[in-house]
Amino acid sequence: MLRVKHFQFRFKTQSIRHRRQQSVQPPSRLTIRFNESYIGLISQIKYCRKQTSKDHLEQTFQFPPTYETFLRERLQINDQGQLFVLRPFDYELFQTITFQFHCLILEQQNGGMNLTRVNRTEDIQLIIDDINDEPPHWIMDEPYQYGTYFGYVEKSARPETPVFRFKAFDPDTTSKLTYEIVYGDKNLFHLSSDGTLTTHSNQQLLSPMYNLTVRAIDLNSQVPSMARSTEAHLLIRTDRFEPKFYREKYIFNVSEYTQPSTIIGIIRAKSYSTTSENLRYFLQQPMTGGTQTVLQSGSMSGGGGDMYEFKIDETEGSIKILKMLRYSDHHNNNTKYFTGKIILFNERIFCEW
Ligand SMILES: [Ca+2]
Ligand SMILES: [Ca+2]
Repeated sequence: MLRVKHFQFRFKTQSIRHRRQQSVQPPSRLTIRFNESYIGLISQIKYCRKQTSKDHLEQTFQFPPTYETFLRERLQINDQGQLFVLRPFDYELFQTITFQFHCLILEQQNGGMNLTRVNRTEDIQLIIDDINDEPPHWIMDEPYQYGTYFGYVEKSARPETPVFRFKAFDPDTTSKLTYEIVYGDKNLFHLSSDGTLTTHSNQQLLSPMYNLTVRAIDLNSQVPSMARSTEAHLLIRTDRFEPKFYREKYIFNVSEYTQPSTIIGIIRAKSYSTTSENLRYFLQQPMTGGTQTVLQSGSMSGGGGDMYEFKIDETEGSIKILKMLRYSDHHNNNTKYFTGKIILFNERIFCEW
């Protein structure tokens, strides 16, 4: 009994002293540093722990709204004041964050009165260290269709003629990238550590096409399964090569309030045998067949009414809307499909999208 009394006395003096401190000192700040993949105990907030069964403990976090869900899923404090990380953080998402922690401890007195033992607000700053845990990913701005990039080189190309430039990005601060040919003829093609693919030897390129599979590798990766990028497939042609659209499919969302003459998007293609200035773009009637019943019947009865709603700039590939669209016209299927055509001016090669 005597011991309990002693404790109560001590708590009381602490509490009074603490209140006095709060009135003169700025809010304290606790800084905790750990790496993004860490899971476990990161700190013990000693003043905020339950000491007897009579303690009533309230621990409140006030997180910045943007990361509230993220932080709630990851941080947990127990009644001993131990602060845990439950799931890995992400250095690539944020490197530091500050939030408020409020601790209230009420101690029930024998007479039924509550004594405030702790009532304290603190800023907690987390500093996240980077772990090299992200895989490299491809960032080539090149035509990409059906999982394949395209390259072109003449059959008679001299050694060390550039064919393609592979380019990957790795968000980790310590990343160090290199590139390797996973599949393909290494006697004919050479891939340098910066991703430049060139012809290799004096051996002539006899085949009309070559396939190459390449991967980017982060030499400093700390997570073995994350060291490599996905495979990039490259189709190299040595004969005439039609122009290619940069994407398999272009999707533009157009509101029904969009004013006529607004540009709703740009289509881009690349020429492999001449400069892209020789490319011309045209819209085509939607392809019939398949599941696009609405369009099919529309084009049968209306005779290509869609063509008058959009116009493509022949040289730039920009698409303008010519009249306001009415959602109700297409309410069963308010998506319009177009196939497109690029023409390589001198050679008249066609390409569809
Ligand atoms: Ca990282
Ligand atoms: Ca990495």
